[in-house]
Amino acid sequence: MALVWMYTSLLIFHFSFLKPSRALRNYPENEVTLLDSMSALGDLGWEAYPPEGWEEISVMDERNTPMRSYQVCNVMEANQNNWLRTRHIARDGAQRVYVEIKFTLRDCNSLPGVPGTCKETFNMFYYESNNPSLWFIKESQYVKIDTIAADESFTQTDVGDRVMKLNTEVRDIGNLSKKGFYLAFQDVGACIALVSVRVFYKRCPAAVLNLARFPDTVTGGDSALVEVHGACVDDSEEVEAPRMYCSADGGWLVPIGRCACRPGFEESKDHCQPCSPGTYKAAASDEYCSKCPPHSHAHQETADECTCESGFYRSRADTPAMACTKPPSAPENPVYTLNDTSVSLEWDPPQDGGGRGDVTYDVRCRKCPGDGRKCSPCGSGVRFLPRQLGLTSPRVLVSDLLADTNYSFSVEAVNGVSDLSPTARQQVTVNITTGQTVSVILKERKSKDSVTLAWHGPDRPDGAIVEYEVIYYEKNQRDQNYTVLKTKATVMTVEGLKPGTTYVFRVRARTDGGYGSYGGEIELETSHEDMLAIGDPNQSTILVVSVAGGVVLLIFLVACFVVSGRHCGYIKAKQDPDEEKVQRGRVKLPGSKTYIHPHTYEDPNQAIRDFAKEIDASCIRIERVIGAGEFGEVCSGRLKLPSKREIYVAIKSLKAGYTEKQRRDFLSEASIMGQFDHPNIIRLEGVVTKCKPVMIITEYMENGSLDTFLKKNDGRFTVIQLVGILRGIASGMKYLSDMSYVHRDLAARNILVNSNLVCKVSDFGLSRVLEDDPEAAYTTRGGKIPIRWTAPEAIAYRKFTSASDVWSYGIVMWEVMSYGERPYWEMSNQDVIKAIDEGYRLPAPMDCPVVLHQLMLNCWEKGRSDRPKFGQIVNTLDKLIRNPSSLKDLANVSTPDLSVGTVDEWLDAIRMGQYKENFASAGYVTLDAILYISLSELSKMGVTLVGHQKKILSGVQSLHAQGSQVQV
Ligand code: ACK
Repeated sequence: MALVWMYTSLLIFHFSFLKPSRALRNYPENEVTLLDSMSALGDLGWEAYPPEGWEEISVMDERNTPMRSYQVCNVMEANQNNWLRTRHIARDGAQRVYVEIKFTLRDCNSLPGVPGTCKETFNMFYYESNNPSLWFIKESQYVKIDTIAADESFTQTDVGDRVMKLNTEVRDIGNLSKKGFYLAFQDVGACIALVSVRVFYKRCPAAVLNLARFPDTVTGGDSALVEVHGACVDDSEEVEAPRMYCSADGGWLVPIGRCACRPGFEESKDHCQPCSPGTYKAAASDEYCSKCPPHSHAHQETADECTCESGFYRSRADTPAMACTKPPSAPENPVYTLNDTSVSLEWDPPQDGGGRGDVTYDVRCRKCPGDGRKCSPCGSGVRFLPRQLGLTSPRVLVSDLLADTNYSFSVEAVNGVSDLSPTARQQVTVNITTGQTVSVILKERKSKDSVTLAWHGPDRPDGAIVEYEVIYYEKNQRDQNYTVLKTKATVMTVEGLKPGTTYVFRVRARTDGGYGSYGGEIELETSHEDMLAIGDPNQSTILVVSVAGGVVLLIFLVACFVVSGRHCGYIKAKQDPDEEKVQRGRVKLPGSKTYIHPHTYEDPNQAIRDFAKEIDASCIRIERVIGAGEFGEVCSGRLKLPSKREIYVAIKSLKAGYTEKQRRDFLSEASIMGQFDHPNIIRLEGVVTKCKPVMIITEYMENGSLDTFLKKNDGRFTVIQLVGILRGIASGMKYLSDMSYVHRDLAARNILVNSNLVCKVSDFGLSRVLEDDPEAAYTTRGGKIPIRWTAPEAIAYRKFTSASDVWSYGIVMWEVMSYGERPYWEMSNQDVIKAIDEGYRLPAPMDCPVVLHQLMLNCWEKGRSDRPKFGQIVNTLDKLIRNPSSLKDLANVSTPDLSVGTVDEWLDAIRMGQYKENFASAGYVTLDAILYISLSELSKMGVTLVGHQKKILSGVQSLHAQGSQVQV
């Protein structure tokens, strides 16, 4: 017994030595304590039996407060079975509880003289019950939780020092369902001090996440997660139902869904706060309140939209984030061009678009009798192209107007808020008098092949008369062949007519404002014999076909001749510099407008004055350098001429330090270009010669030169688009050849492309073929010629004609169809000359329709008279465009060299050598490997251009076609 006491005292000693502190017990936030023996102030009230087993003792903590604990140490006697049972512990809704015990345990070896029955473990049990005051529970009713062993027992050391170790063990009890439970500790012969028992359960503490509030949640009984639905915090709304899972160890997992602060509120930590004045938030979103957009305000808190300032509006389609805007100011600088009874109106956009980008234009038309009566709406007979209201571009074509009538057109600029403003729309008005007819007063058979006409102009011309246009054609032949003559005089002798043939003539005036209406048709038959001079009353006929003409007298005719200072017999269209002739038919009649070589002028400056408009340098704004020309830089910029729209232009300048000859040569391009007026010829806007640098201003072509453009867009166009490109170039060349102008350097590099894919022939400098063209090479005869583009007769003996331009055109066709491939590839100039002489011609480019290659071959006929004329080329291309199925037949794919043995050689042969590495790294190293390559594989290996994919796949096809011949 004395020994037992001694051991027990040792336990107590060590227990007090440990000084467990109640005050220091801070439990984790997610644990709820159901029982803590250390915090009990009085008796714990636990049952111990038999009475000589577990013993309750009191020790003092660091504050000298008694603390309860139990100990047992009946190690000297065998067959121990000592039970200690707690009071009923209410489970408080928890399904799983944890029991944390702290204890010390003596090592049996450290107790001298104890028998072998000494134990070093004890058992822990529980019993679930709804009854909180059971006084007895049978041992067999308990459920065992575990056998508890010490991690550390304590041992007396040699020096008499005792090392004390406090063990802590935690066990859990799951799936509790009754009101509570009892815990029990069974000792079977160990020396134990049970220092503390704490029973707790875990919960997920209340939390706010994604603006959703989640309540305190007790963890699940087994290890399953507990799904919890959150509630949105004040002033927030559910974006997606918020949910989270409470895990068994008291942590929140897997947040799903969220709430967002409602309009007018923004998130601040875990709540929503009102938007401050001057800010707003329009939607329930994660965003913060934003400053009010321009021209709007929010005086109060919680604004979900800012109110527009007075005079500013928000259209229904505008979001609250957009600035408030106002209606636009009026359109500006209206200009118009009259053509008979059509008028083309253009204007500048309003200075102030009201802060919006959706400005459109409405055009109102009124007819004004001009006799003091009020103007009235034009009615539905007038046509507007593209439309009358809601025009997106600042231009409209108005047609089907009445001749010789006053019209007033008002153009209003409208934007998305125009309808919201109570003020009247701002507008600009143009008054126009439509074309007046010309009265033809004399028609006279002059000779068997000429006729003289005289007329007087409109009574009230719309601006100064610039010239008259006479159109004539053989009766009933108008569709095939008609001729237009222009003159500044009011009398004209038309020559070169067929004897004994009836012609129809019509005359109209052109004023500053545009073309007037044609007068009525005049029919006149040429005689079979030469006539005598004018004045023979038997030969002359006086006829008034005007609707507007007044009384017409023969005297007028005479006066007219006197004023014009011309004798009738002297009037020959081809000799009068004021007259020009544009032929639109097959027969080239005398008097056609021909190109005048600037060198035929004694004073080259006169040529410039005659053909190019002088522009004030202040109207030009140079923006950036786009290239280098022979004489200096080429820049792009803008040109704003008074009462004209601002346009983009290209500006070629003459570099400083030039000689007089260089200046002449530089400006010669403008004197040539200025003579042309065709949609497929680059248009000259004017020149700057009065100040330095001297400049040539042309229209701006957004896509630069055709060769580079094609290379950049390899494979991107349809065949019809390519034919459209070719048609444009051929049409421009037809115009030049009709004017007897020979280009000499027609090549894709000298064609410019605008943003609408319209191609225009350019590069008209006099010295350009000699100096400017990097392709030009010296021939044996000393001339510098772009060999690959030039016809053999031009290379051999400088025979440059429109037929040699046709040869070059064939090469341009080949360049276009092969997307900018170099003609004859890397063959030397000498080899090209030799090959052409021996009859070799370029093969059809990949995927080129047979008809187009045939047309190329026709252009490359050795005999120049066997080549088609540009007019025929245009007709052929027009037919192809009208009948696209004729383009379906593709010429044979340019066959790769049959002797290819490797993939690299094959890629070179189909001119796709740039993809060698792609093929090699994708594992295509033998020809048989590529025989079944697919489009998607090509894309995967980085061949993404459609044109290149096509080339490669047709190359594969030709490999198939060669079949057995290919060494695989
Ligand atoms: O191929 P590009 O971009 O097109 O580079 C050359 C460069 O200037 C030197 O001639 C470009 N260029 C020439 N005239 C014009 C023009 N009217 N519009 C746009 N680019 C032009 C040409």
